[in-house]
Amino acid sequence: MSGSFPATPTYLGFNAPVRAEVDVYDLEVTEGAIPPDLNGTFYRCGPDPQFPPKLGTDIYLNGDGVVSMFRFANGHVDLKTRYVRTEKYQLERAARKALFGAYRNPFTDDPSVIGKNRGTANTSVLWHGGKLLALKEDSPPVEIDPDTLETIGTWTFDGALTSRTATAHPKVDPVTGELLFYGFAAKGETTPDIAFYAADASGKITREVWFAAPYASMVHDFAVTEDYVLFPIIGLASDLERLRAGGSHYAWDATLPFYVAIMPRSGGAEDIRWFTGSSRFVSHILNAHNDGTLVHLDLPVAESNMFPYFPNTDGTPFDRSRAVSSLCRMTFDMSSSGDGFTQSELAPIFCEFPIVDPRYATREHRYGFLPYVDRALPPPAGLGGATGLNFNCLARVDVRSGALATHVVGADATSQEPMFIARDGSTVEGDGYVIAVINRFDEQRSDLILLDAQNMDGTPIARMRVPLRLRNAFHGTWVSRAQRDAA
Ligand code: V55
Ligand code: FE
Repeated sequence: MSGSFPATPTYLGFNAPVRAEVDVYDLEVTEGAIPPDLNGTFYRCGPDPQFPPKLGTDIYLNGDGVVSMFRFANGHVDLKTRYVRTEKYQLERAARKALFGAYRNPFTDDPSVIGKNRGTANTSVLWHGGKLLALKEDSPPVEIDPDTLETIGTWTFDGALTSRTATAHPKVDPVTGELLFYGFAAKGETTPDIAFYAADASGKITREVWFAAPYASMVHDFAVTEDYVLFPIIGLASDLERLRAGGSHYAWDATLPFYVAIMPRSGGAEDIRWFTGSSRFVSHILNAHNDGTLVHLDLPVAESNMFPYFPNTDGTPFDRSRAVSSLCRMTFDMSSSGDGFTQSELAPIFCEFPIVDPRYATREHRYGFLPYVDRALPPPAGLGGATGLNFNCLARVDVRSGALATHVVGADATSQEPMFIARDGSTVEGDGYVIAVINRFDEQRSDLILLDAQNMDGTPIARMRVPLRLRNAFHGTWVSRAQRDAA
């Protein structure tokens, strides 16, 4: 390789590119024991740049996608990681250097790759309709072999995907098995168009609704309830002129109002209600549900942009003190005629990456499972995570009372996004396990921990030693053996 990775936090210490594909057979269990009935696979996806950035520097979000899997059976777990063979990955591998430039800025690419797929498949993994898909919100899904992690190719739902993009945060309705998802910037970079899709349990697209947001911005996640779909619109706006000038795809414009579009699940664009309020930042959604025409949306909310690497349009520097979230509930009344809504705090914790027991997704939930930052604890000596947040705690939060059951992940450690695993045979919300990759700065390697979801502050059920460093991933999924066999 000619050149090397720049000495910036994105590429140093725990964030140093791993660039390897590994198989570790039978991880060492250093604490507790793996329950013999735990049978399935924890898949996750995150960025790991194959080559140093073309422009000398880059943001964490633009690394090449690596899918990893922890496969559990008979009290043992094996690890496998593989790069997703995107078109970008293959073109750059052949050239032995980066050809694509800045995050979501095709104007910075090498002329030899104009018009090629810029997708990195680096954000999440979905299991639906018997397919495992690696997702990135700027491009169509990429199908992956669920056993070998070999890349099968771009998946456009048999050509039915008319949007140029597909979100990394699709939702599966646990009652109907339907997949609900959307693409934003659906007509091309910086377009305000959103295309919403529903697919049946087999993955066949059955419905498509196009509409336009009031302005073009990052629509990273959305929410689904039994009767509605919700699209939050935040002021992390995109701008074609800035892209042409080689600038950042997104910039935070605090003058732009916050909106939430709510559409009946069976409705069309003409049925959308737009609710609005003053500027605020939201990204990942815990869950949403509706009680008749009252729609409740639970999610971390911050005053200002939480991505340090996207600039403010007013020229002010990133201000962490205004980028501290807490877990909130927004409530929208679909029977009202106004465009306002209420917001209350569920728990005053600096959190992100919340997840719900997937059997309660789209329906009323009581618990959220999430990493949070306890700022009263000394910060880890090692380098912070991908989002710049040092999640030193993992918790179950009871949204009815705000009560927390917390596992402190270690003095010099942080947690990645957890995943919930339902106990086989149980239907009780929150009965199962919470699994997470832990960044061990003290040993410059990772652990995998398994917690009792109903006893998060107890001793971990099992701790598994990962004898190497896994970079911060974004999102994942659990596929039980039973779900896999049913496909
Ligand atoms: C996020 C992650 C992305 C992205 C946009 O919130 C937002 C996370 C890993 O890629 O492109
Ligand atoms: Fe995300």
